[in-house]
Amino acid sequence: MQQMYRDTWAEVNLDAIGHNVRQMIQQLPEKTKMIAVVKADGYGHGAVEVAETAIASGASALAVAILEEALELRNAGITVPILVFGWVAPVDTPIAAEHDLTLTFFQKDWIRQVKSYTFPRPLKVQMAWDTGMGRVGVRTESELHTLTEELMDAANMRLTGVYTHFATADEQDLTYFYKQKSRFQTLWQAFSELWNKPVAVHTGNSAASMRFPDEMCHFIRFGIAMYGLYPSNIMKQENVIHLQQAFSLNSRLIHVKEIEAGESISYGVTYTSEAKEWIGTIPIGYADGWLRKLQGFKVLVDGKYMPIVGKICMDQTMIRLDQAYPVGTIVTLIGKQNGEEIGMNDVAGYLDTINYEIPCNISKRVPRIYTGSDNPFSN
Ligand code: PMH
Repeated sequence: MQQMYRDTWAEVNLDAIGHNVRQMIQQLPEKTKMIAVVKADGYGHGAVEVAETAIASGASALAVAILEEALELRNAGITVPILVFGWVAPVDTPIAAEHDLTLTFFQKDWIRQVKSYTFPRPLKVQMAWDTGMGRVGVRTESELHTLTEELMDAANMRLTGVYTHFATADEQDLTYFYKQKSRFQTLWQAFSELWNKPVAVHTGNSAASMRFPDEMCHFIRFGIAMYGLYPSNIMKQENVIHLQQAFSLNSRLIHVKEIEAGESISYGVTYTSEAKEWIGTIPIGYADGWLRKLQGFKVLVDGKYMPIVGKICMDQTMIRLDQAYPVGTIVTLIGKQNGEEIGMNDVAGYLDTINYEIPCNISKRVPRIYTGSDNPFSN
């Protein structure tokens, strides 16, 4: 690990990741395997560490969004199948083939261009079907015919799977989810009339996998729940699997002072004390992903909630303390202290966003420290 000179760090509990993966696998039928989704640096938790832990806990494959992320995993010595969800330029396919990565395609032109390359071994590819997400993928039966036919004489590629992605699997109302399922069935029918070699089929994200574990075909693509976060509040209430949040965020007081009544704090003087107050400063700010909109939110000191006062600066944040605390006192921004907790959902709720966004936004400047006996890096 890099030398840490500033006392602000995220702790990632790999035992929690292992627990969440095992909990999910227990719900799945034997034939259904897990693809651990570690894109965006493992949703901000650290892709390599999460991937190693997920594999050690039973995941069979990995998925990422971009080629760079897949190469990072291969360079770390990870050998399981890795699926890239995003579009990779045909010119970059040789590097994918060289590293035995699996690419996603959904355009006839893409296949035509990639056909002209010579790879040391066939490039593994999977076809994305857009059944209603509206992002990427084949939408109609005629498009599906065209692409499948184009692929048939591509000796340098091997189709290993077809997949789709649900837009509303985490919602209370599942009408649209069922519509997507039915579109998938229609496409599958058309596809299976043309293609007689075996392919893997996968459709489920965390939400679909937790709700319908028996309908998940060959793989689930397990993302947010692996990190111990529920895909939505309604799913948290359903609580079909008890998840453990892996990520916490901590800092330490670097300055503590008492101010008189009527004194102001930070840019724009948006906060003025009403009485004598103790004010603490912590070395974390919006450049760390601790966003300015978090003004007025809370942190934990000594197991008690303390408010964030004044504008959050680029590198520092001020909090109002209930008494004097020594410099060096731990401040928890996300996580638990003495039985009290600031959950990822609390931060997301305050910011009017989803929990996914929070760890992804904690910047690279904040070192990730790995804990837990599941930690493959601990010995
Ligand atoms: N499969 C695909 C294709 C995805 O894009 C994602 C997450 C997952 C599986 C995992 O979903 P989960 O984290 O809900 O389990 N993708 C995104 C996204 O693009 N924005 O938020 C989550």
